[in-house]
Amino acid sequence: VPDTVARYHAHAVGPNQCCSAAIKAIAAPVSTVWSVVRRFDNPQAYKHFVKSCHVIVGDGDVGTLREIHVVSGLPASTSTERLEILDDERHVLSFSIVGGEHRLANYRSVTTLHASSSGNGTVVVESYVVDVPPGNTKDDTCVFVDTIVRCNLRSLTQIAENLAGRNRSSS
Ligand code: A8S
Repeated sequence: VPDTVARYHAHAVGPNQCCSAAIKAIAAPVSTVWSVVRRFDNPQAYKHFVKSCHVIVGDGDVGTLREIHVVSGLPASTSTERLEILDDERHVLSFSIVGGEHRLANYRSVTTLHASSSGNGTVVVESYVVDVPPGNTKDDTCVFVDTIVRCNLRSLTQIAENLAGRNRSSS
């Protein structure tokens, strides 16, 4: 297990919280995947549930606050999110949810990118911890959040592989 996985994905989990992780292999270089993931000001580039995003304060570095509006049909309308870690060397991004109209109190996630051992690919690890909302179980909560995270990783894969394909054919 790479150092960064042990170090960044070990969450302190309270009694009324749940925690899970998703992992996805992408056929694109780490630099390409990172160029999409690192843009805290532009989550809608790959998060399809995000309708719009504006930065409230900050320049894209740690401490930057963004407000996102989500598409209709979800038990949520807005989320205010703070960038906690942006490490361009280790390829680590973490944000926490600090406000908004939704049910995911105290959400915090960490995304790390790793060069795959087989060739020119990337392995993405995304973990999170969140409070279990009143009236829900840990399992419900994990199923709900895992679904969103997996959707995001699937569209990240499409976009990064597309970008990588274009780069290959232009060089
Ligand atoms: C992310 C991860 C999550 C986003 C959740 C889990 C959210 O944006 C959506 C629906 C909700 O009910 C909560 O990386 C919230 O964005 C799509 C508005 C926070």
